[in-house]
Amino acid sequence: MSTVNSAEPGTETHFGDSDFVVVANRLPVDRDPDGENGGWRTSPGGLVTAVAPVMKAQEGAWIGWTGVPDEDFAPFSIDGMHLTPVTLTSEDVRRYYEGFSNATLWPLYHDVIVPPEYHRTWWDAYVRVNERFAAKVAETAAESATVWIHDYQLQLVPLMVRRLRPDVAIGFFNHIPFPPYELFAQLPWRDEILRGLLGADLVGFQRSADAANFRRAVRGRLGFTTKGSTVTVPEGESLSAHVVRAEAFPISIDTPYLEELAEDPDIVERARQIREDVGNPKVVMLGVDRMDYTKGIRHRLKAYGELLAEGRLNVEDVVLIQIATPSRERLEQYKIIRHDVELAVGRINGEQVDVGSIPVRYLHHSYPRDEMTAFFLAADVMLVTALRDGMNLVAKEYVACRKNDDGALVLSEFTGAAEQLKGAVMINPHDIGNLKAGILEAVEMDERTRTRRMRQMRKKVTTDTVSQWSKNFLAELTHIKRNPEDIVPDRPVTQKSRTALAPDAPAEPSDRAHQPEEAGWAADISTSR
Ligand code: ADQ
Repeated sequence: MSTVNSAEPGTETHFGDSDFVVVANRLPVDRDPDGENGGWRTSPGGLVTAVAPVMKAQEGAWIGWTGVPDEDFAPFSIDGMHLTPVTLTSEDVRRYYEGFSNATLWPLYHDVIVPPEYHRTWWDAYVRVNERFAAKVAETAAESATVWIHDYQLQLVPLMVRRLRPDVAIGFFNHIPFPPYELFAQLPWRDEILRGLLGADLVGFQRSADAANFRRAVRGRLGFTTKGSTVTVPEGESLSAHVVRAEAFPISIDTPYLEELAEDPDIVERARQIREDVGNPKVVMLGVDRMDYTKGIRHRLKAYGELLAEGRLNVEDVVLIQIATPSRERLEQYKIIRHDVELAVGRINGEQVDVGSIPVRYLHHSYPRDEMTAFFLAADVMLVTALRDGMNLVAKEYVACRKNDDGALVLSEFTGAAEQLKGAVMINPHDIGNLKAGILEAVEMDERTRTRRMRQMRKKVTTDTVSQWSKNFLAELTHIKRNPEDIVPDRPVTQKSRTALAPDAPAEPSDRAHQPEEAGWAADISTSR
């Protein structure tokens, strides 16, 4: 570790060794005391795929929690990645993770589908844990390193890192939606969250609407000027003035890998076997979700149950396989959703007179990627009915696996994926009549239409892969840090550079600078807690 003088006289900054630092709540590993890799097993996900090449090329480090509370672990390496654990106590898990992250922010950012809870002790824990992550970043990052912070659990880290290490380039990506101001304004700590995010040089969102919600909140609450996707943060709070870019970078999937799996003869055979196991019906429908109230599983089951009861779907012709991964099981709202889903499944299956008919096959498990691919291959119709979802990777994964351009996707318009998968049958899951019509349309769609629509969607996921996503994000972050003069608000963002960086982002209105009605509207907002 080298030591050099920092910008502030009389203080020293200690630099670490890593030129590229990923920061996420969880490390990409699970505890596996009996396993070979020193007690850890990698948990491959989209993010690992996206950043692994950069990690390997640049001596990268990943900072996050191991998933094991109350234990300190030294940094370790696995599969060529350097992992730096952050310790969380059981109380941190309860207050920062289950509390503030998943019972305050998660419901607030997902259209308050369930009521968010606001507790000052949870907020205090959130600040404390974010500080711990920021301190780890400060000691791990090499001089002028690139730091990429992920998701809603760590929204204060960008500002904390900027204060500790003004030399590094800071990117933040929000995987979940950013709520409309009218909802965000409920949060007692809304200004702190906005300031925390504005510590980054680049703040990425799934949809341009999320980025616009964020910039509107910044204008309204903090009174900072925005122009296009650029926010100007004035001097203050021990920070020098700087500009921040806030825009959409829709995440994607590892399409080449999924396509390879979809052609594997063993997996193709497994898909055939799955169809056989459910009785070789004419139509296999599939739902794959974390067991979460945002995913619209209840709405899906209601629509499906009504279609069967009305005889518009025939129980002999159709089976729905509903896979629901266990998730956040200690939280009350997650106990409720599981209970409701299981009740609905039982009711639909119980209403059948024929002992051989099981219209819903419900699987409350996690599966390896091979098996998930076999499910995607086995399904004629995929149901994605989220009430609100940042992106929804499952929709894209289904499309990537349909190498024969067959299969139909029913997709909620409230997912980020709906902006890209235009060939899907779009539905509003709150409108059960519309959802039922969408399911029937997908089931009855003629082959030519299916092929045309699937081909269009497959083209999209083939071009927009997760590695392209991370390249785009990191290229823009590097560009901003090296050429800040390029994003000064007076200089309009050229269409050419936007297209190169985020092909689907619709052009912003050219001037969104601090609109007068929003200033007035901000002045009306009480700042009391
Ligand atoms: P999630 O809310 O978890 O992600 P999603 O985007 O659908 O939702 O990703 C789920 C992932 O888990 C998919 O890769 C899926 O295949 C996998 N999975 C689901 N059930 C499984 C099971 N039973 N076994 C094995 N794997 C399973 C959050 C946001 C999303 C955003 C992503 C990425 O909520 O909106 O798209 O991050 O940014």
